[in-house]
Amino acid sequence: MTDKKRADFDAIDTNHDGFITAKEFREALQTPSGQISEANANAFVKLADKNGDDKISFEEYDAITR
Ligand SMILES: [Ca+2]
Ligand SMILES: [Ca+2]
Repeated sequence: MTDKKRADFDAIDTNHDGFITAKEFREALQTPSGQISEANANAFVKLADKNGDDKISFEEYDAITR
């Protein structure tokens, strides 16, 4: 676990409740050329979400990005 990763997580977790939702993930990855699709955001959350609450905790984020 690194401070950099924590900072990345906090940057995506825009309401700072300690969890990343598909909506926050989508908004965080917006680019000038558009944003990732809702389906892709949902797929990422599904992939990272280990306990089935449809949100990504820092532990889950850490596990999928290491
Ligand atoms: Ca959040
Ligand atoms: Ca979860």
